[in-house]
Amino acid sequence: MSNNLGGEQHEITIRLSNILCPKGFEIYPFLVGWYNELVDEPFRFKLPYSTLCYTVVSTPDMFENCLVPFLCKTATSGTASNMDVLDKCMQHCFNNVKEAFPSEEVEAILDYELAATRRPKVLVQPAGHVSGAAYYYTRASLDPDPFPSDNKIFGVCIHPRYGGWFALRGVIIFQSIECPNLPRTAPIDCVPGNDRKVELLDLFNNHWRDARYRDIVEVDKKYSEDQQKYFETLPKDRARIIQSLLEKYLTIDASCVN
Ligand code: B12
Repeated sequence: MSNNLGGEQHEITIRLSNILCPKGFEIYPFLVGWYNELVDEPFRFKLPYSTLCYTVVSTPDMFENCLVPFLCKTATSGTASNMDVLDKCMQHCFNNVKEAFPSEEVEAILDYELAATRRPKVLVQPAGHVSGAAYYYTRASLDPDPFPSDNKIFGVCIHPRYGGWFALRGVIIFQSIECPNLPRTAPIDCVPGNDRKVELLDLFNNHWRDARYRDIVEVDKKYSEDQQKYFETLPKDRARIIQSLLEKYLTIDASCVN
């Protein structure tokens, strides 16, 4: 177990950024202990408090910078399978990260992975909150809370630059690296005032299909039209959209197959 004063963590952050940022991801470091303090026992990581982790967030650029090239590549190499292509693409990116650190014990957990108990292996919203990536708004953020007490109200993270136009893709854990001095960055509470927070939770829980919750703050960038169409379509009906993306990108940019 290495217990470092920040140099190693800094180097890891740079290497991770070099792999993931050009593909439209952002990374935010945090400690296992910060996460474990906020989630219930079954979700905790059985690792020391100061173990180094990163939250991985996809920005609106991920679609054109990562998924489309992946679609082009898998279409031409004929490796398409039944697994959802986005999940497959995310798995590919997280595997690239693991391969880039062959001498470290790296565990990469994607948002859709389930434990043997059928629970999610990681709760990415609390991870996003404690790493400072995106504030996690829940009923506990409200005072007063106008929702009936027996209603289940799901919480939602809001990114200060992309509002709800982003996703929390997973976490990367460096199991053998402890960083007790990692500086903690608080998430930005970008939805000010109780009324706006109530509106946000109402939009996310009762109107999420119309995506208005995503625009609760002014954003720098949203999903492109192609990307919105892609995500609005059920995975089983995406073949046609994938086909038209391939026609568009393989004809205008043959280099994306490399
Ligand atoms: C299961 C699941 C669902 C289920 C149930 C929802 C739920 N929240 O339980 C269903 C199918 C309904 C669902 C639907 C949707 N989902 Co969903 N879902 C998940 C998933 C896989 C797990 C969530 C979960 O089980 N939570 C379990 C409960 C117990 O956790 P919890 O309420 O947060 O409470 C724990 C901790 O947070 C802590 N805690 C409690 N309060 C607080 C407060 C703070 C500040 C902190 C730090 C901690 C904390 O204590 C609790 C116990 O451990 C996550 C991805 C993931 N792996 O996390 C995506 C996720 C939450 N879904 C997401 C989305 C976008 C959606 C949909 C809009 C559909 C979509 N994919 O487009 C809809 C919208 C919800 C709705 N209106 O129905 C996004 C949310 C993004 C964001 N900006 O926050 C996530 C994070 C996926 C992602 N990759 O980005 N979802």
